Amino acid sequence: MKFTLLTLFPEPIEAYFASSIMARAVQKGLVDYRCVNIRDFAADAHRTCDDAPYGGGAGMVLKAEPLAAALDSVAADSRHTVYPTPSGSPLSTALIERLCGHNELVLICGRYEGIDQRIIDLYVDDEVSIGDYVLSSGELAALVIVDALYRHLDGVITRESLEEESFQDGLLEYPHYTRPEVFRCREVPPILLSGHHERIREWRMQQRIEKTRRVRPDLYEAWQSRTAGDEHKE
Ligand code: 6GU
Repeated sequence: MKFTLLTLFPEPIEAYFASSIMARAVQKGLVDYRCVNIRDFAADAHRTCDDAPYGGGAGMVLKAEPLAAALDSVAADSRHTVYPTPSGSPLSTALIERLCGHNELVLICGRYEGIDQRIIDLYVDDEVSIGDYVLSSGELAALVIVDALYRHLDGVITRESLEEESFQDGLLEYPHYTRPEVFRCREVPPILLSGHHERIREWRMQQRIEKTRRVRPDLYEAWQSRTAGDEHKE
């Protein structure tokens, strides 16, 4: 999968793609990426990319011309263009899986108050929000989306890791422990040392249900009604 990121600040993006599991995915050829600096497409001597909003109001708006020129410079055919914005559809497992179906994603990293609406109308396929709060850096939001996506690609992490995760079946994850057995007087739950795989599986499921009920009653309710529906079907 290829990610092309349009940005005014390539440094945090380059650092992210050069780190940890992502760096390995790039090295293995599972992920390809490119940063396009929007400022390189500004036409005037000052390389201006922002301007005051028509109609007045706070902040600055990313101008249409440099963004359009930057977008026109990236290959046209297979691209699917995503604009990360707090005004977008919420990122979810379903949306992640849909976006994973594209070979190439172009992500527009906004700054200031946002980008000129005509760019959204002319170029953007999906406006995506990562949550109900506002970030000043569109780069961070775009990287959150990239990170949530690429780990679903074959060969990045094990299928088992993906399947056991929070949200795959609507419940949060069970707690994890590793050595030592006792840390600051706190013991690892004895069941995990018992070797009874079936009982461990049941304990973990119980932990997931309890945690979800406590911290995400909304997810718990949805899971309960789905589970009740499944029983009804059988
Ligand atoms: Cl996608 N971008 C920015 N800048 N802030 C956000 C967001 C995105 N989603 C939530 N807040």
